[in-house]
Amino acid sequence: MIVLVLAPVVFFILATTTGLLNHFSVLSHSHVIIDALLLAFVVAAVGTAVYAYRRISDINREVERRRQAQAQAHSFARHDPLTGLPNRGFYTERLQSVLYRLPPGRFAAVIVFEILGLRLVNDARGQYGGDIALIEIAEGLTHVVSSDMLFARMGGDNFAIVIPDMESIDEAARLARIVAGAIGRASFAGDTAGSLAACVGVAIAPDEGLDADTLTRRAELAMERAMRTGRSSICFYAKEMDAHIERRGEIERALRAEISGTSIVPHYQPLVALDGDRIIGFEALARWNSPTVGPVPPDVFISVAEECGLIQDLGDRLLRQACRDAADWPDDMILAFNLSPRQLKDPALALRILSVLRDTGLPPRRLKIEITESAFVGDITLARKIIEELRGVGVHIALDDFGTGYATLSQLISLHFDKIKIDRSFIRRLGQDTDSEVIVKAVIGLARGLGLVTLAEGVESASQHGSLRDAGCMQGQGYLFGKAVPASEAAAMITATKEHAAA
Ligand code: G
Ligand code: G
Ligand code: MN
Repeated sequence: MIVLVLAPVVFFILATTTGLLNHFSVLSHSHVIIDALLLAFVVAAVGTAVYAYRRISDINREVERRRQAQAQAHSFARHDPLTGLPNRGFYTERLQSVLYRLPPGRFAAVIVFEILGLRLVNDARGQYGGDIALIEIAEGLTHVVSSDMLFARMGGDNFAIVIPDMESIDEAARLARIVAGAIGRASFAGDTAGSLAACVGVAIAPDEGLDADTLTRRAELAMERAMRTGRSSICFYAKEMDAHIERRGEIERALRAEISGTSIVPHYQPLVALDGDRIIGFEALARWNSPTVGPVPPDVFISVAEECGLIQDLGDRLLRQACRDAADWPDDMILAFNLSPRQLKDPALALRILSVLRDTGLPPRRLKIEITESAFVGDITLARKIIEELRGVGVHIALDDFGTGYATLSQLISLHFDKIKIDRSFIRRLGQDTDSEVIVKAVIGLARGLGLVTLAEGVESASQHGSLRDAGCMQGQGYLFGKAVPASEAAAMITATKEHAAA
């Protein structure tokens, strides 16, 4: 810069000086020298100016490049790369400023929704198909969301819409219905409409919260309720949902405190061979009577254990206890034990089960692992490997609650199950509707063809028992034969049946 300013100044001074010298025309010799000097200065000045100009534009370009990169990084950090929608962080920031500015007497709404059915799209078309579906859904919904609203992807298959300023709550209900309807009708990539659905939760400001996190959490609680209600349902937040969460929190704390104690124990429900109604073994069903929070049903504490990462520990302890109990039963009695889908995501699971078997001395052939159908959605590579490892040492695998999930026939065959447990919902309707009878008979026939053992769950009446036996079902379980009882009673049941058989 300095050179750039100085060069013309020096040039001007020199030009004036040489002009004066010229005027007096003293020495022609010095005239030549000064001309040469002048030329050198002009060249130097022009060179410096060009260099300086280049430097400055380089710097400017670099600054602009960095500014753009920064802006892009900023935008990436605030947007979901797949759909281009604002992400959860950006959503929270904008929602907070919406809530700050909410005029008195007006309402804002948070509408969150989860898209159901994407898993099946992923299964059928691969991850890429699922991504395309998400992009198309996001794109389609931008047409029902107006420009003053905020539409964000919260992660996975969860989205949120914020209505910043409404006169009445009805506006939120209307938009929620439009969203659920649009997703229910969505068809993409040639698929027929109706394979997807959305469950929607709504929370309203200012009544249900004036900070972004509270309002979002409450909308998500409402959404969880909607998911339990059924496909395409819409739920508004209600106070008792927080109470439900509080109860879950209490259960989690109690579970952490009591997991190593004696209040969680397996009980045992008899499994019966339908040909002569002999007890052939028992299914271990976990029971928890907590000294602090009272009795908690297994589906509740199992899912709490899954959510807070205690399921491996709980599963190991229950299995260890059950194997110890079963080791005392006669050698022909089997032990059925449930694994939750989450446990099948642990690559060390087979090893852990084997070490429990070794420690307790229960022969692997007496253990029957039950896995429910819902474990076989999504990526089942690991589940398949675990099943193969267990079968390799002689542990049998039963498919639990068959008929309630998405297991396909080809999966059943490829996963090499040993037994199918027909879900009790079919057994309950036996004798009431012909469909169930047809389904149950078909499943039994199919299983027999594949060389699998069949067991009917939830047998409660003699007539169900009769029709199952006639249909060729091999085993049964249910209140007709007995509920789950403590270990000592199970042992007493075995002794009683042995004595009965001997007599
Ligand atoms: O026992 P019911 O009695 O209410 O059992 C409810 C559910 O809890 C069933 O689906 C059963 O498979 C599951 N369950 C019971 N005990 C266990 C257990 O020890 N481990 C796992 N993973 N699930 C269990
Ligand atoms: O692991 P699974 O999901 O199959 O768990 C068995 C469940 O079925 C347990 O909750 C158990 O208490 C329940 N159950 C067992 N027998 C009967 C029955 O005869 N009728 C009904 N309604 N439930 C039963
Ligand atoms: Mn079971």
